[in-house]
Amino acid sequence: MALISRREALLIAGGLVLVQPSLAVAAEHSVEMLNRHPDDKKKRNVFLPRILTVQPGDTVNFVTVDRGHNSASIDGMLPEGAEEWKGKLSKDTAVTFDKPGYYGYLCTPHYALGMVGLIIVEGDGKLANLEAAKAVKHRGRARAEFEEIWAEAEAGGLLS
Ligand SMILES: [Cu+2]
Repeated sequence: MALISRREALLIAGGLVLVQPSLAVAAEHSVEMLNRHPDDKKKRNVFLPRILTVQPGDTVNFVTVDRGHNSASIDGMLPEGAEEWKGKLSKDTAVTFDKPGYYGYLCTPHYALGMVGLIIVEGDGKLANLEAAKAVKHRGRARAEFEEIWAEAEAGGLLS
């Protein structure tokens, strides 16, 4: 490994920022796909965290900690013009979010068991799909889970 001075390192970093300003600020986040919640063993099949706020251009990695899960966008719970995604079972899936708004997603085999989550992308126009996303009807335990998620998001000031 080549040794470089602190000044050289700063010059290199500065150059990267100038060349790729969007890459320099984009962050990576992880959402774990788990068989059990680490703090509540009675809660099975969970995304952790189940609510995540990111900035436009950020990437979320859905990480296969336990096998048998995936991450897939839910019809009607995407901002207009946003791309759907559907990860393969037991495969890590990276999704980059560009459009502000509310993104509901599920695990295909465990949706009706309540394995769902919400990504909130900050920025202008974020609220445009809020009412539509909240109005989506869900099956089985996903219904109660989303009620909790929306209430928690509201309490956290994430719906304004
Ligand atoms: Cu699952």
